[in-house]
Amino acid sequence: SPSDPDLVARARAAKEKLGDRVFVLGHHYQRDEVIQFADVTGDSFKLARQAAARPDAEYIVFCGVHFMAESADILTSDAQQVVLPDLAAGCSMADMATAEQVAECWDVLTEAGAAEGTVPVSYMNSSADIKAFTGRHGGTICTSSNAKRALEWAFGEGRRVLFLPDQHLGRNTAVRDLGMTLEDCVVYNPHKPHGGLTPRQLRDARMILWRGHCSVHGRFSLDSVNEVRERIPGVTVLVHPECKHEVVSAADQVGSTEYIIKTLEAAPPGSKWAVGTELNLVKRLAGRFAADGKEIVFLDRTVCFCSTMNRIDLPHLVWALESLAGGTVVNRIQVDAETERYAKLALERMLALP
Ligand code: CIZ
Ligand code: SF4
Repeated sequence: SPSDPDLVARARAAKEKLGDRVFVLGHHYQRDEVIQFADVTGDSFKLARQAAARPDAEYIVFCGVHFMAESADILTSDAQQVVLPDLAAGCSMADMATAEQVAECWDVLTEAGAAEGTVPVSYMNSSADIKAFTGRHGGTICTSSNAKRALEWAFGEGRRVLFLPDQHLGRNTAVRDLGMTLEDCVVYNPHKPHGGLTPRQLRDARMILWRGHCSVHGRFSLDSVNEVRERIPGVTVLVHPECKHEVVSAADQVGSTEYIIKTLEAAPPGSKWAVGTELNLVKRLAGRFAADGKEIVFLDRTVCFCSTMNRIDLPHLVWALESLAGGTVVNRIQVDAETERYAKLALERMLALP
């Protein structure tokens, strides 16, 4: 539905009726038809903080995925209700680490004599349950912007890190930013007994990476980097650290979503870029900077949109806004008090990072 004019008018009317009572957050990976109604755009962490900065807004309509709406609920007051326009908008990476699997992993570590001295560090892209596990065991949350600082902090607290749930961000940060080797990192596979690791391996490891990945960023390949360099002479390859280690190693620049946007904003006219991150964002940036003569292409034409991000479309947004305007709260995302308490502890440790 490329911005059906009737739906655009309905979304506008419902939003106007709600006025300051509603605050619409739009993640950078959202569709254009949705992003046009966002009061603020950003990555998941920036959006959660923006929501907390608008305590007067009764309703936070989160155009993004489930774990992001949970984080917004955790960081806002209880009076604010967070709404996710389509409950099917999950995140395959976050789903790769369930509360049961992570509890079992901790038992395996304990039996191996490796739990002591292990500090969990969990990526923002995880469920509230995993954030709470992290808080309970003395760990911190990180984003792709502060992963280095989070790991440095964790290695000051213990001698081993359990990194959840994105193995690529964990490995890339350990190797690129902390000077560790690939051999220092072992991968815990929740689908194998004991994670597929021996007690000895667990005790000797410095970085235990959870076997999770992003189904979008994990698909960029080394071939796509080589191909784009052939196709576009002088191109600068810019990728997100959720990409595989071999892709990140072959790229010219690596950084978070906000870093990618700032880098392209500051790029000189005439420069050429191949960008490895979510397609909605790359397309939008390509369009925005075309007039300045910056050529921005998508790194790999075989990689697609994030399908769950794309679940939030204009019809779902209209439905959510019209329901709220009519006095009915739909698709509320509410984290229970106990989970919220420990998840918040882990988030606060992140906020206190040096
Ligand atoms: O890959 C994602 O979903 C990212 C980078 C989310 C975010 O905003 O942190
Ligand atoms: Fe999850 Fe990847 Fe989609 Fe982000 S882009 S929401 S990490 S599947």
